[in-house]
Amino acid sequence: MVLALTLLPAILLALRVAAGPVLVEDNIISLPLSRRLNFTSANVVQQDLARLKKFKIGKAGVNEERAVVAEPVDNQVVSYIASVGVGSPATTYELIVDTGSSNTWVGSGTKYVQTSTSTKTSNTVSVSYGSGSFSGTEFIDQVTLAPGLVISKQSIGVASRSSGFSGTDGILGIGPVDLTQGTLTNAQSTLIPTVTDNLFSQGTISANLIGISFEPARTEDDANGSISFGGTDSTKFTGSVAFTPVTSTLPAGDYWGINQSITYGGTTILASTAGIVDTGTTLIYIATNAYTKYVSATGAVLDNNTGLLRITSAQFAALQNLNFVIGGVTYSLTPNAQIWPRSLNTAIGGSASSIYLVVSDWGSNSGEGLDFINGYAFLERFYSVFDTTNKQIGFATTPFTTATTN
Ligand SMILES: *[C@@H]1O[C@H](CO)[C@@H](O)[C@H](O)[C@H]1NC(C)=O
Ligand SMILES: *[C@@H]1O[C@H](CO)[C@@H](O)[C@H](O)[C@H]1NC(C)=O
Ligand SMILES: *[C@@H]1O[C@H](CO)[C@@H](O)[C@H](O)[C@H]1NC(C)=O
Ligand SMILES: CC(=O)N[C@H]1CO[C@H](CO)[C@@H](O)[C@@H]1O
Repeated sequence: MVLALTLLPAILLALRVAAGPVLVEDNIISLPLSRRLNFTSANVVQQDLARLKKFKIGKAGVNEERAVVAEPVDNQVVSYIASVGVGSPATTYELIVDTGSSNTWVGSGTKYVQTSTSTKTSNTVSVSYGSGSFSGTEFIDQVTLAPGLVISKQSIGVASRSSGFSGTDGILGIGPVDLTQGTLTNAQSTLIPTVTDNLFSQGTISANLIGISFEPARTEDDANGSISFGGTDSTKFTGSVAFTPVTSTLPAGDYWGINQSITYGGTTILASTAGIVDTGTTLIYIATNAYTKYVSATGAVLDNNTGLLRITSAQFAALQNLNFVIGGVTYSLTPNAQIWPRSLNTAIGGSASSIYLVVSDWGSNSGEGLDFINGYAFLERFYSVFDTTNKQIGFATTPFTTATTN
């Protein structure tokens, strides 16, 4: 069914798309991710910024404000949900897949059910995400991501209190393990291995990496996302994956951070600097000095109703590629890839006939150690790979890189 405007209730559209079958290819197991759209709060930029403001704190934030490690993807306009089993027999939880935090926990919606595989630890756990938080008890339990992708002893949080996670059961945290530091009340210095770390250390997968595929929104029925553990899913990208090291610049390097420069047409608008790749951010945010150049090059104006940049049809016709140069490789967002899907204009408070851009203002000039976020608007055009063992991030083109779906 086409996601037609007329189907969107004025106030809320919350879509939960049933997960399809698990794909096994070359011993790489891919899980489908369900896309959830929530337009309750019309301003997509404000929803993103609530998450982004905490990123700049980085891991250093642990020292000042215990366990403030990242913003989760709660209540974002676009979020991706994986169905994860815990216990034996397993209870299924719908977890937000978050590359920007690393604790996995359940219990905000569906309550935790203890089974023969559950062991309660003496540790309490607490993570504050800014707009949301949870606290509870750390358990060791069996976690089933898919048949053949079972972790026998995974340390997970079980929430006794949580806020900001309505409609979901918790988080599958797949950021770097260091982000778990300081989250256990009785063991401040202890790191909690992520699900990917444990799959690797228990020999279930042969490489400590994940590959993520998103597609531009087309129809309501699309699962339109998938995550593979232990390898890349070659059915989801074209050509080969090019890798770049995780940046040494902090705080970006505490997350899945990279060095990147940006050009618009032939003009450099952002000199090489550090920022992050994040599945939980809807748009693309760039440092104010770069944003200002992009605005004047495109002729865009800030639209008060949506918080997005808006261009005319003539400006759209003249739009040039926005190029992200990462590790010597150029990833180009075509004009169509730079605009918000027009079928979803009214859902975010815009007008059906307007053209809005997906690039927004990060809010400060470059040079702060975290100067851009390549969010979902970028990741729906490029396959992404997060390689823990080699501390590198990879990208590849997909059949949708130059699609004109927007
Ligand atoms: C959508 O987001 C709003 C906050 O922006 C939240 O209050 C609401 O519960 C969310 N709805 C669902 C179904 O998650
Ligand atoms: C990233 O940029 C910083 C600052 O220019 C530089 O020190 C570093 O070597 C670059 N590369 C990596 C992988 O961090
Ligand atoms: C948009 O908001 C700004 C600041 O609130 C205001 O100055 C401007 O007049 C508004 N523009 C329109 C077209 O409403
Ligand atoms: C990445 C991904 O899973 N894409 C899916 C989007 O939905 C269509 C239709 O269900 C599938 O064919 C794609 O594989």
